[in-house]
Amino acid sequence: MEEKSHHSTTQMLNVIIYGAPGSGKGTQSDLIIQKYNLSHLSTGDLIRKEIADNTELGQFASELIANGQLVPDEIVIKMIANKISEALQNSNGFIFDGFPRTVAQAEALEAMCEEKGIKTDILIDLQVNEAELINRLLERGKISGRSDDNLETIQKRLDVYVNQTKPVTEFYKNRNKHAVIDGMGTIEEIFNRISDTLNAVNS
Ligand code: B4P
Repeated sequence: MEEKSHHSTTQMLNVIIYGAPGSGKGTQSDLIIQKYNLSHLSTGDLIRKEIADNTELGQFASELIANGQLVPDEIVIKMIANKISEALQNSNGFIFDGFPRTVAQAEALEAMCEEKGIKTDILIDLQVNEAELINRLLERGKISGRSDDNLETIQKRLDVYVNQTKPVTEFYKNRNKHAVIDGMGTIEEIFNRISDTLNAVNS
């Protein structure tokens, strides 16, 4: 499904990296970007920048993030729409990190891509058990200074993930673009698994 022919999609690689909070999305994104020369679009990073810059949006988002809630779809979708065109310039494609996080965001992303004559190739679903997720985020919390890396907020984020974000996998399964990756192990082991999958998509 979703075959688009009106752009040179063969050279492009557009990846969604998906998983629970702490599953390694940001960590693996950094490695994927270097290897495949992709532009990184992390909604978490974009929102944290708005908070650091103390913009109106940042002020609005900061309480939501500290409570483990999602930022409303229309705000996040607008942020990404602004970035897609500029990111298209100097790369071989995108990595969407932490986006889409709801089915509404997935629908919006697919509509944006269609409008630009590009397509998403694959959703990498990093699977990590809950004890390990909590452990990683608590570890990060010791140094990150992030308002959401504490036990109470982590538990809320995991609930939000199950209730609001999980349905995104069905959306991509139905389009035959869903790849499960075992997200347990060393960063390098996991990256090798992801590379194998992306090489198969890209060949
Ligand atoms: P994100 O910034 O996406 O944060 P995250 O889910 O915690 O993942 P992150 O990528 O940072 O962490 P990683 O797993 O790499 O979102 C933060 C908040 O922003 C959300 O809760 C929400 O409020 C808002 N938001 C973002 N996008 C949104 C959207 N689309 N819609 C609405 N709201 C949105 O790494 C975690 C830790 O594990 C790190 O310390 C890392 O070093 C460690 N780690 C990674 N891999 C490891 C491994 N193999 N072994 C051991 N440790 C590992």
